[in-house]
This record gives sequence, structure tokens and C-alpha cells, in this order.
Amino acid sequence: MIAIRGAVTAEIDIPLERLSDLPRKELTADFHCVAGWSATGLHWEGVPFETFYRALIEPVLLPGASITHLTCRGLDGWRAAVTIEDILGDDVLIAQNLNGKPLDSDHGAPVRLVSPRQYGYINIKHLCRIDVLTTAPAATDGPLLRSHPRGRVWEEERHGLLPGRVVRPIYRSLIGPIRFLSSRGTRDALRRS
Ligand SMILES: Nc1nc2c(c(=O)[nH]1)N[C@H]1C(S)=C(S)[C@@H](COP(=O)(O)O)O[C@H]1N2
Ligand SMILES: [Mo]
Repeated sequence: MIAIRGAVTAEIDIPLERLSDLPRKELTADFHCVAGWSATGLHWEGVPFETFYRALIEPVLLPGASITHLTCRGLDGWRAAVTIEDILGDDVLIAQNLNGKPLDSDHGAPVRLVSPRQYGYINIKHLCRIDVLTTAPAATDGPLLRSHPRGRVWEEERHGLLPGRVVRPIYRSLIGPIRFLSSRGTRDALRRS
């Protein structure tokens, strides 16, 4: 289920089965984490985010609301804000399969956001809630770890305040601990759900 909240006339919970009514798309892309690791040639399959948005979210938007951002959340509480422009990009998917198989719990089961032109932290695993917003949300993380509001890979938008090349070594040293914490969080969340 994906909960839709924010600037809507009705708070709806969309069952994942609704995804099978929508056209699907496959895409092969590389994946980049801000910390400096990448995975190459991943083959994703799912529903284009724009299709999902037009079919299921737009009809419940408050009349006249001008949506600027969405926040997306996973079952483990991980979340990220995205601009409407970035998330409606033609390579953004709600992915259900990776390399021909349903997503496993490590990589985002049952569905995850995939936006290959943006860093990993925007690619929300275990997607369970989307808030539609009419202004940019306030940052929830402290200034040191503040993620960039857009996270576009080709611009090296790794950090909210500092240039990408300055923070690259710091993030790199965090790869191990972050991977440990996020996989633990995921397992706990899936056990609860
Ligand atoms: N729900 C959730 N989504 C998440 C994360 C997380 O901890 N929880 N980590 C993010 C980060 S920082 C990265 S780099 C990628 C890692 O994706 P992978 O575990 O499939 O390699 O997932 C992103 N999405
Ligand atoms: Mo990451």
C-alpha cells in the first residue's frame, strides 16, 4: 500500500495491486550513492512514476494546488524530498523487479523509487507513503549531514551546503556504517510490517 497525504482532497491508500493496471516500463541504468560507490547496468522494471502520478495522485489533488515537491518515505522511516520536476522525469520508476526478479528486502521490496539521474538516497526503498506539497519542506537533518535537495548525479549534488568533491571523502568513510545501519533498519521494518 502507498499512502497519499498532503495537499489532497482525500487521504487515500493505494493498494500495490493497482500498479498492475498501469503501463509498465523497463530501464537499464547505473546507480550512484553519494558516498562514492556505484552499481552498473541494473535492469529495473515497474511503473513510470509520472504515469502513477497522473493516474492516481492528480485526481485527488486539492483544486488549484500548485505542487512543487513530494516527500517519499519507506517502511523503515527513510525519506527524501524531491522536486516535482525531478520526480516526473521520464526515467523515474516505481520499480517492482530488479534484473528480472521481484525486489528482495535488501533492495527495496515490495516497491522502490528508482531515479537513476539522482543519488541513491532519493531512491527510496520499501516505498509506503508520498506527501504532495505546495512548498519545499523544511530540512529535517542537521547541517553537517544535510543532503542536497535535488541530488542530481551529473551536478555532483551530494551535500546540502558543501561542494560534492569536498564531502566525497567524508561520505566514503561512512559507507560501511551506513550500509550496516540501513540494512538493520530494513530488516526491523519488514519484521514489523
Ligand atoms: N527505505 C530506504 N531507502 C533507501 C535507503 C534506506 O536506508 N532505506 N538508503 C538509500 C541510500 S543512501 C542508497 S545509496 C540506496 C542503496 O540501495 P541498495 O540498498 O539497493 O543498494 O538506497 C537508498 N534508499
Ligand atoms: Mo547512499
